[in-house]
Amino acid sequence: MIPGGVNSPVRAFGSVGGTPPFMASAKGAYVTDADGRSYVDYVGSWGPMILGHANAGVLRAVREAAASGTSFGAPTEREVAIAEVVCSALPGMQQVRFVSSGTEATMSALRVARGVTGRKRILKFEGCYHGHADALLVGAGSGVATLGIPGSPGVPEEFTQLTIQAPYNDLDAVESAFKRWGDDIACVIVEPIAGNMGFIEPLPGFLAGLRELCDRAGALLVFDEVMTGFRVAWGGAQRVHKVRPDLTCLGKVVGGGLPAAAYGGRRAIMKHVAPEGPVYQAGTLSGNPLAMAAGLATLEALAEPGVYERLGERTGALVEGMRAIAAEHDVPFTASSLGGMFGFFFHPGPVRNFDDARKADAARFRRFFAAMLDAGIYLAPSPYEAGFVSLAHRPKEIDATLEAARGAFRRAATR
Ligand code: KE4
Repeated sequence: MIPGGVNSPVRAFGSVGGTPPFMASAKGAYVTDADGRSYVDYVGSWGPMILGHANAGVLRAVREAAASGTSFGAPTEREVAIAEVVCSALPGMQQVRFVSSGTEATMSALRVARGVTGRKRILKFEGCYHGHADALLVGAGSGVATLGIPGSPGVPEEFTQLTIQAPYNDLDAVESAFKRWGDDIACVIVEPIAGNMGFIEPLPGFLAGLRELCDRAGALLVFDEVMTGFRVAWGGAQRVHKVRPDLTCLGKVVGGGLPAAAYGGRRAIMKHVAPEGPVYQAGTLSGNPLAMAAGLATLEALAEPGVYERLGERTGALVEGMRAIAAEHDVPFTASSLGGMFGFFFHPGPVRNFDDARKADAARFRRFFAAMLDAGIYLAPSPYEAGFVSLAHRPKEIDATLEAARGAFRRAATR
């Protein structure tokens, strides 16, 4: 009935083999499949479920909103309320527009950047994924700043010729791109912590360097915080790394598990967005009452003091434990985390960009993934995805995961 049996490709277990379990329910740190089997969940619906599944406060908020109707296609007070929370949390955001997916958020941010600057080119980084808008679906680069080649059939090369791609963490490559195309680069879009090639943090000075290069060339800096927003810290990676972008894209957590995402930034930029300005962007279900209710309830819970410290400790304990077990089994392994987000590679490290990430041992990852799934631990079914810990993951779940990892590392160690 559905291509590949899934509504999003990564769910089909293409990178790890086997047939994915169909999920039937979820509660707290656990998902339960259609056969009644439960797993400790580190996918968290690819990021949104930071409070844990079926959180009572979120369910109550959604039920109450639904009782008053599911969609009006008109402005509502709840959209203003969540906009105030988002803009108060993110240093770079004075105005925000809600949309229904991360893809819409980044696609719209690029259009605003091009509309505001009157420039055509954009620069992205290899291994960063910003959703499936044509201009952003470019194939793997070649280690230097190159013009994008279509990453998918159906994307005409004309649509990616204006997309420059550079290696992550490589300021020299970005500088050379600016030297060559600087006066026609509308923006640089970056995952300030890369979660789509595992978990790769910016090297010291990388993000500040992008800020400086953009300022010098009159280009906008766009942080794609669809994954990191409200996940690594209350104010996202931009607050952790103290670099202020011109535009920020959000998704996942901000919708609390319902379809909501957003883009926003300085008022001087956002005033160009229709209907206030001429840059067109629209959406039937943008600001949907149920999604706004779920998002608001989620952000209210995250605003509690000590939440990110607790999340960071929990995730840190998981990563520390996995490192120690890998070392016991003499398996080349590198892992890191920030807030409720983590990643690991079967690679001695350091892993600083997509080229490094690609050198990780994919066969070992597949064996490890299978052993963990057999043991009731549900990891992201791809070596190029980040993992997510929720506030519902207790020491009990972390201990169970590390217990499973002991067996899984043994299995991964054997060729
Ligand atoms: P969506 O259109 O899937 O809501 O968001 C696209 C997107 C944009 N930016 C970043 C940094 C993202 O991580 C994503 C989506 N992430 C993927 C997994 N890494 C979603 C999972 C999927 O594709 O099914």
